[in-house]
Amino acid sequence: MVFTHIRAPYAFMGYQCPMEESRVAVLPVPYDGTTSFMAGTRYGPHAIITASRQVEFYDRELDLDVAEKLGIHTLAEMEPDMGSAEQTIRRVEEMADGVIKKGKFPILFGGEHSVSVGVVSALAKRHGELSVLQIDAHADLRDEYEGTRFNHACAMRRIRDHVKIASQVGIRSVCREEVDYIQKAKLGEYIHWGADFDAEKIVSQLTDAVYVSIDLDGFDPSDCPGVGTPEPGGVKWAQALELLRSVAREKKIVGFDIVELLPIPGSVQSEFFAAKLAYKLLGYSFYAGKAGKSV
Ligand SMILES: [Mn+2]
Repeated sequence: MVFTHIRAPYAFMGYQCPMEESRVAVLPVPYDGTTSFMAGTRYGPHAIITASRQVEFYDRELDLDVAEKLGIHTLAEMEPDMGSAEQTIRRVEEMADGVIKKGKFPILFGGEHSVSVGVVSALAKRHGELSVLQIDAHADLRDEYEGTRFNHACAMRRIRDHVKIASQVGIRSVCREEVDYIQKAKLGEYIHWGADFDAEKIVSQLTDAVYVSIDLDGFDPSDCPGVGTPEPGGVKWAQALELLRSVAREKKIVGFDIVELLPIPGSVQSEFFAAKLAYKLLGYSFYAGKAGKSV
């Protein structure tokens, strides 16, 4: 049968592989209940998925049609509990547990950063020595913020309840409490300030199984302006790819998330950036050995 005049489905990369045949599961979580400045990251997953329909299947660097090769299944958007970040995180954990049990590689699209905690706790149960690589402008190490320990400003602090090693890249906005905590917990060497970092050193800090958590505000706002708290400075596209490529070559990436996209009406720059980043990182996660030096 020839299909004409039909649109791509609401699925990452515009293609829905049946769950049984896919190696990758995409979890869209439209939650922004604790967002501190500009709300609207709940529209992030939809925007990334829509933009991803314009990303080419063929990755020139890998010389592969990554989506076709792996099979990607996008789940229906999770219904968050808008009254409770903790409950929302629990739902994310359940959803992640379900796909991990089936042997799928999880990709989470937020939503605000707190939702990452659910996937990390699900993966940490299966990988004793899981570590986390975070790209973010913020350390997210507050123990509590605006009355909850599950605020997005506490994301890495909660993630650290599940993993011993977390390497934090692009950080350029912290509060006094976080600086004191970094000192007290001896985390100094794991905080890579601003865009000035040594990829080799970061790779050497990580364990064999790595989860990558990307808050888009870690990037230079000229690369990705669609975030709730755009911080001047930050990581550049090519620099991030170089880091992610090295991590994927040396370690095993077992899942990742892209969070905190706040779509800007009339512009598709940031959602396309996020979609392409997700596709590049997916390709690296499975086929890093084939990666060249260029994009
Ligand atoms: Mn952030």
